[in-house]
Amino acid sequence: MNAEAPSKDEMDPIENASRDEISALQLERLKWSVRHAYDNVEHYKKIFGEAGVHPDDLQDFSDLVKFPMARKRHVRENYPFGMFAVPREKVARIHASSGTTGNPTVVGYTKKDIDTWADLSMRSIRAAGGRAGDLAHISFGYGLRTNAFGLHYGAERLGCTVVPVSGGQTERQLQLINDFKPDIMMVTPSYMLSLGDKLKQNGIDPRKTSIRIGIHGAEPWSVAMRDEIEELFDIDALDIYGLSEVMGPGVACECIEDKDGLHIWEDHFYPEIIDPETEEVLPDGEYGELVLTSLTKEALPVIRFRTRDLTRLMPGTARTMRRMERVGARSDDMLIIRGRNVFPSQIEEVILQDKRLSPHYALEVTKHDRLETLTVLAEIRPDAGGFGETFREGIGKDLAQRLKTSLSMTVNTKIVPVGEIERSMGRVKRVIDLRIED
Ligand code: DLL
Repeated sequence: MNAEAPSKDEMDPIENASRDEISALQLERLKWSVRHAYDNVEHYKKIFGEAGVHPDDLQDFSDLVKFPMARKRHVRENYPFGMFAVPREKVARIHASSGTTGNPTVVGYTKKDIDTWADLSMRSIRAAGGRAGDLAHISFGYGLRTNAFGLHYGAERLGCTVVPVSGGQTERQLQLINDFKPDIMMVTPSYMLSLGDKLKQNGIDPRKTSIRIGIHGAEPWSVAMRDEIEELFDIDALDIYGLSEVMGPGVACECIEDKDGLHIWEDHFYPEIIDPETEEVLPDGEYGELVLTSLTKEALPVIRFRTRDLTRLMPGTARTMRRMERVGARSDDMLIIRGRNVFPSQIEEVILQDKRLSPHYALEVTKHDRLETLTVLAEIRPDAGGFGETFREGIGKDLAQRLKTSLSMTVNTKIVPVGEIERSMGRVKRVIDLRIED
């Protein structure tokens, strides 16, 4: 471990409050949030009415199941400001998704919401081992999307020196890593790998840079990928989670003490896990889809928001707030190949068991004569001990065998030379779906 854990005195007292105290606060805030949404957002008034429920029906946590769930499409359908619970004039900031299909998803924050976001980002960075005086290089994107902003304010609030680099322009990123000597890198895990590769290409050993801590998120990454990044840079790499509709980065974060699951900041969010098919609420420990209710948000309250992210809830460790397991996949990332469900992260784990293979890979799905085929394209490492076609074919056969055992299905593999898989510049796109209906 490179980074130090904060002392109990440095934490917010609520991070280690008793479960009773946390629950009491949550219930009080839950009642407020449900009423706030009902009183001020037409959409919630309508769907609560259709479901025959009223905020007065919420007396305990068990009553929450009576309330209908909110979805991303509801935010879209009420474009641009229809889900806001405060007049537009009270909204201090607006962010939006890129909206490649249909309307963008617009989210808003009052001044108080931004303050909460900064507080929770600060808490996350501190939990990850960051401290006052650290230099934080932020390569998440600045712009309409929420990625960099909360973390920026959180790092400033913690007392860090913030360098708002944003994504892309890899050469410049390298120069700033070299010259400014960051302690903390905040960037997607896939772009962190690309930066590591580029440093090596430029003759710089990533293990010799000043970086101590990587705070990564915005896309699924496996434990094997975490180990890969930690080894490549000789750092602690921690997972941070969030989504725009619920706030942005900093809804939950791993802590440096155990790096095993992300503490959900339960004083501001109430988590549930549901069966994505039946919407039935599952007990802690069982896998399902994460559903989040905001407890304090003013501008855009979300009540039982379906995240599509698959995880499970676990008890607290170095903090009393419950943890969620790292999100291995979104339910809509699932590939269905010949009727079988496959998640890219399962394949990632298998690829990275072979030290001759790099963490750069892509998944290609094709369909010919009604037969669906998954081809795993993986890239050889420069130090794999060979590079010829026969050598690569041997590794490919081996990978296909291990994938067959792990996924219980036959997949094709193709091992490509170094540098052939397109590098991530932010959020990585792993699946190339070439299925043509025939
Ligand atoms: O990605 C916010 C964020 C920025 C989180 C920077 C962490 C770091 P959206 O663009 O709204 O917001 O995308 C949210 O990204 O529902 C997950 O599917 C995925 N996601 C976010 N963090 C993680 C993570 C930001 N740590 C969607 N692991 C979420 C896996 C993640 N998936």
